Amino acid sequence: MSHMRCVCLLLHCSQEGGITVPHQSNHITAGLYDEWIYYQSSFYYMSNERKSWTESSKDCLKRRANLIIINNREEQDFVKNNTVKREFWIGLTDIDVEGSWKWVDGISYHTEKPNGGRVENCAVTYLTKWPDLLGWLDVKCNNAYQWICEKSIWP
Ligand SMILES: [Ca+2]
Ligand SMILES: [Ca+2]
Repeated sequence: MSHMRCVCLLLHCSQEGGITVPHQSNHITAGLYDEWIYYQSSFYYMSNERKSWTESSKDCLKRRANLIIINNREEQDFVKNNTVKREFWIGLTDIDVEGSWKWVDGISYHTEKPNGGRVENCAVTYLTKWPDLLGWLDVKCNNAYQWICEKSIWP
């Protein structure tokens, strides 16, 4: 079963949901497109496997990407629509300094909400055990979840 989906605003998509490689970003090899979704200047990869946050982060680096950095409301809506009621790691952690949440690019994210203390230092999109909690949640980094990688089309 293919989980390919295609959300295209700027680029042309084929009928089958595959992504037509645009000339502008032909520096990315076409093979990567199999499981990548394009949306607003980024490609996103959603894993089927489950791994720890650190292993997920490494997997993204291997794909020459990073764990997703959610920059705005549109991107958050995109994530929400594509991860309906499933847990996915995002690139947000306070693993270095407790309470100091940072995206994987080093940009700080200010929040009062997470309350997991030193035990819970990595963020997921959703938790099936608390389906009523909205927004990102801090959980143990060693838990195994699916993850989302993001690769910008800009160098
Ligand atoms: Ca982003
Ligand atoms: Ca923490």
